[in-house]
Amino acid sequence: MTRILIIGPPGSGKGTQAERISERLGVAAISTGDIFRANVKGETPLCVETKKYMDAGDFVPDRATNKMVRDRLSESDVEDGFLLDGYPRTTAQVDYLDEILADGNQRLDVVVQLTADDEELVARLLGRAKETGRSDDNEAVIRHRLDLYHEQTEAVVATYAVRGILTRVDGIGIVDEVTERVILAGQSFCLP
Ligand code: B4P
Repeated sequence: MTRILIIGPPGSGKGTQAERISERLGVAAISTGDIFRANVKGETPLCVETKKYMDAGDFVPDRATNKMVRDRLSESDVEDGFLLDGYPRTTAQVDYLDEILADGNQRLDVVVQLTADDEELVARLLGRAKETGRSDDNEAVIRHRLDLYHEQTEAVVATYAVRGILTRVDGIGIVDEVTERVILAGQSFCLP
């Protein structure tokens, strides 16, 4: 049974590594960004509102995000573990996740922080923009997302460091190498 979080600035490889690591560990990967992108295709006021936040590079408000995560974590495929990618990003989300886990008598095994410097991240995301045309991958919005990471999500990282379940992994290098680093780092926290 494995419960793992992957945290990192935009472009650090969270989504890329989440897919590989979850496959290796045999647990479901849950990306709040992917769920939002799938959900905002509709025309309802909620979809339009959520898309506005994402296109601006702002966080979707905690209330909507938290409810979505609670619903997803109540599904049967995560009973034996999960990998959360991109959640929590605010200290209020940390508190909420603590509540969800406490309600299920569960705890996190490890939190992996992927690191890379801001200029590398901007270059990666501008590269992705050319391939996928994601609406939040333009330079001004990328820099705003990075600012939010530094202002709000670094406090989340610090919280897990104090709890002694944080491991930092260098996200620079070829994707396979980063995957091996994450697996190795996780093993010192009893991951298989
Ligand atoms: P996300 O989908 O999480 O977007 P992201 O932070 O850019 O991460 P992503 O997973 O796409 O990118 P990755 O680091 O894998 O969130 C999007 C939006 O959703 C947020 O801005 C927000 O509005 C909303 N949202 C999501 N979660 C939320 C929450 N909890 N609370 C509130 N709002 C929330 O990087 C991928 C790129 O890097 C790819 O191009 C990849 O090819 C490249 N890459 C990866 N590894 C590499 C390597 N080793 N070398 C070179 N390139 C690499």
